[in-house]
Amino acid sequence: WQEVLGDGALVLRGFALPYATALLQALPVLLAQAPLRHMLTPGGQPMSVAMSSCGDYGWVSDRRGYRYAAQDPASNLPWPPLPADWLRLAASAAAAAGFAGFVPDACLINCYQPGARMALHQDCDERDFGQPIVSVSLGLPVMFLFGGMQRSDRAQRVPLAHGDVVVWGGPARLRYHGVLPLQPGSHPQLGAQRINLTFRKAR
Ligand code: MD3
Ligand code: FE
Repeated sequence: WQEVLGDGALVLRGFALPYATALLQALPVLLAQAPLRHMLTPGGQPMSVAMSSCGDYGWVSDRRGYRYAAQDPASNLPWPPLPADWLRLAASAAAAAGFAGFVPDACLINCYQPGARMALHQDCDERDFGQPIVSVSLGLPVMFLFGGMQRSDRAQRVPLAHGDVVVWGGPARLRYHGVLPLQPGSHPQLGAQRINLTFRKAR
């Protein structure tokens, strides 16, 4: 149930299953305060993935670029706080992968409908690349692309299913990655969507 994807990248299959009910219970409350929205790329195109955040910082994209912000630009209010049980899940997954003491200050909530995808990119808006990122997949399965240090490097395809957690740290932290278009389907808890939570230390 532990798979090494590469140096610094560890898949914990089903790690979030015991937390899934609690994770999903908190979601509607968070999303009522900070609704999912299709942010614009700096080029002005709406992203196919709908996003929100919780925690001290949220990830924002618009014509000015990508950044973390302490307020939701849609409301100018702080992002909702990171629920305590979400923090516990992130910390225990990070610890299982060798990153003791992980205390994220941001959680991105990515919502995929069938057809939504994420092009190959690096996560480089955080301050300290020594901190890992923990990702939690919920709902429909998807094919994840795990690339190299350059966009042109050949990417491994990794299926990610409901409850899977991946910890990305050390030399994997700046690897290119993306997600193939979500295939149609229906998940017993989430219906026709996939939700991905990524826990980060932004500042
Ligand atoms: C590999 N999200 O939000 S999670 C993102 O499924 C993002 O929504 C994808 O990429 C999703 O930035 C993938 C897996 C992931 C997250 C961060 C990484 C893989 C990573 C950082 C470095 C390397
Ligand atoms: Fe990413």
